[in-house]
Amino acid sequence: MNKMIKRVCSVCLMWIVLFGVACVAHAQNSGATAAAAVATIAVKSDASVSISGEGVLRPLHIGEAELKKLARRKVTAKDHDVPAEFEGVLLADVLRLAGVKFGELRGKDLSLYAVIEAADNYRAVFALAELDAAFTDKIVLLVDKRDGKPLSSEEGFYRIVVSDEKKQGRWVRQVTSIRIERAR
Ligand SMILES: Nc1nc2c(c(=O)[nH]1)N[C@H]1C(S)=C(S)[C@@H](COP(=O)(O)O)O[C@H]1N2
Ligand SMILES: [Mo]
Repeated sequence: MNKMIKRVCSVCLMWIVLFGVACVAHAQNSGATAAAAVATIAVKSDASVSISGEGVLRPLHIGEAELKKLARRKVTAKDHDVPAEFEGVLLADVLRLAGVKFGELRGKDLSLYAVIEAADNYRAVFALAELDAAFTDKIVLLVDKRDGKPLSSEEGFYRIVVSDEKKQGRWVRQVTSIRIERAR
């Protein structure tokens, strides 16, 4: 009889331990899921590009609402030899919205450049003259759509696309901010 009770008890104990382990595993799992959900929300709620620096009369956080004020542009450009249709706004128009002056760049202004900063700390620069239609026909866009669809999460909410360049090094993904600086 004693033996019987011992055996029942040990089986019970085994189930209690198993249940405990399962509970801990589940708690850790849902914790990880919750953390992932928070991270996703944190990235999604930050769909804006901040504009600051020299000659920026109105430092701005450019989001969907501001971008709607600007003319939409489409370009077909080759992304690693594969043509795609990108849609967005001219980078110059975005900067103009923040008070950067174009069209009369001369003299000292030709030492101004825009640093495009990305979430992964990648950076690329464009001289303001490279963005100015008075200087060049080069089209530099801040795009939010590829082939009619929002960009992938790897590309981010906003990406730079330069239609006529042979390499995509300046097609900065996950743009977070644009700073205007002066070469000295
Ligand atoms: N944020 C960010 N943008 C980036 C890069 C990067 O490392 N980080 N690499 C650049 C380079 S060197 C190239 S060739 C293209 C590659 O774009 P893809 O990964 O969409 O093919 O993105 C450019 N934009
Ligand atoms: Mo590259």
